[in-house]
Amino acid sequence: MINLYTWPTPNSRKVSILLEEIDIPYKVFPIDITNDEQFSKEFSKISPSNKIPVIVDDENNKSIFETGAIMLYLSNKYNKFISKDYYWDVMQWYFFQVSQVGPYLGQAHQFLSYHPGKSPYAEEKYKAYVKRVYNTLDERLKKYQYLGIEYSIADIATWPWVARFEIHKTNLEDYPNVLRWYRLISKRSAVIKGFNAVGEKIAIPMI
Ligand SMILES: N[C@@H](CCC(=O)N[C@@H](CS)C(=O)NCC(=O)O)C(=O)O
Repeated sequence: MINLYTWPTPNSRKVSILLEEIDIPYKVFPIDITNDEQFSKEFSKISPSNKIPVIVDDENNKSIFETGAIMLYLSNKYNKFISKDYYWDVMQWYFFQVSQVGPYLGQAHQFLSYHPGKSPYAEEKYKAYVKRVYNTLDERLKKYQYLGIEYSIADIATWPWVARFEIHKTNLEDYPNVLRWYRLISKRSAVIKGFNAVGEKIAIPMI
């Protein structure tokens, strides 16, 4: 059994969607980050940087933090969603998510939606980064159905961030290939289930 310490955020949804896609049982432990539960002494033992999500694998008692590592752990353990034929395509787009899509869109949320007017410089900077990320995704998805050619952890990691398009002030219609890909993945039953693995159930944002 996999234990998932989580809260309804894009990073956490990456992991719950992957668990649903792999189709293994998992237990959810909510860590309310709006109430600073990530800073508890107990949780610090498995999350040295006090961030969610974290998994603990009952089979070997291993705990893993950082979604980049968690998703690689699960996809390697179950040998799913890493593609044999397109392994390096998957890895490049997976690491693009980990190093660019998540961090840039995450900062865009802070400056464009949660704290607007605090820093015109940061707003301009992250608006430009959002466009750059979307242009990059759109070009890739013009050529291929999925980021890693086959459906993989690259798509599963990226999709929950794109699902926050309203918060990073993006009109998906400006990126028709991303929109096609977003709608396609939104229909998957594992995605629908994994999206609401914890917290109040909400509808997947659609356009
Ligand atoms: N690089 C980390 C980022 C995790 C992260 O940013 N988690 C956020 C929620 S999406 C969090 O725990 N925020 C609470 C905090 O930073 O105190 C990962 O990919 O796991």
